[in-house]
Amino acid sequence: MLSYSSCMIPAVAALLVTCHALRECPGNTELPEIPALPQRDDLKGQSHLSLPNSLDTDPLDVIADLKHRLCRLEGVLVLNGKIRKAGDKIFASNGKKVDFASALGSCEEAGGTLATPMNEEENQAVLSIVKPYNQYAYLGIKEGETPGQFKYINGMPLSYTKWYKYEPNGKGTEKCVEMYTDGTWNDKRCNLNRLTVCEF
Ligand code: MMA
Ligand code: CA
Repeated sequence: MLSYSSCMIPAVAALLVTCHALRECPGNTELPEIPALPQRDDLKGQSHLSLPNSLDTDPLDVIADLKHRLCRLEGVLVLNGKIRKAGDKIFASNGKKVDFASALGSCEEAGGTLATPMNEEENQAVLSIVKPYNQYAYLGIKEGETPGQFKYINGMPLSYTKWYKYEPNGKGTEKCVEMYTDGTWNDKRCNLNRLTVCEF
């Protein structure tokens, strides 16, 4: 069952500031124009104009309403298999198989990064995307200067690993990491085509 109480309120304040928020999301260049709502300043002395309901109420009510609406949207996306949730993370794939740099680029363009499972729950969530595609996926992990020393893309050391037996074994020749279709990890060259799975 979906836990709606676990839904977050990301950047709700930003949503309240302007009605252009949707189009201003990075990568949302194809969203249609949203007609400008009247701003508070526009309404001075105009009794025939009323504020939209969503701006006419207690800010806490507005936040609660936005939270409810976001949770419903997330529920639809989970129901339709478009996203997986684990803790505060959302995982999703575009179904495309590309090299590591391209996969990372697509994720960043969409406002996320490559899937980087940091615990068993997150690894299971990524696996639940890898499984139906039946394709290995690159993870947001790379080998550092020291062979055998793998790090998150942001340079931090790994706090969780799920290496397949005898991995990593590339000793500096396999600087990326792929997830197998059983959820275990293998160090692998970065120039192969692997499923793009992002986290947000
Ligand atoms: C391949 C390649 C390696 C992996 C081994 C496991 C032969 O190399 O995928 O990354 O470690 O298989 O046998
Ligand atoms: Ca390997």
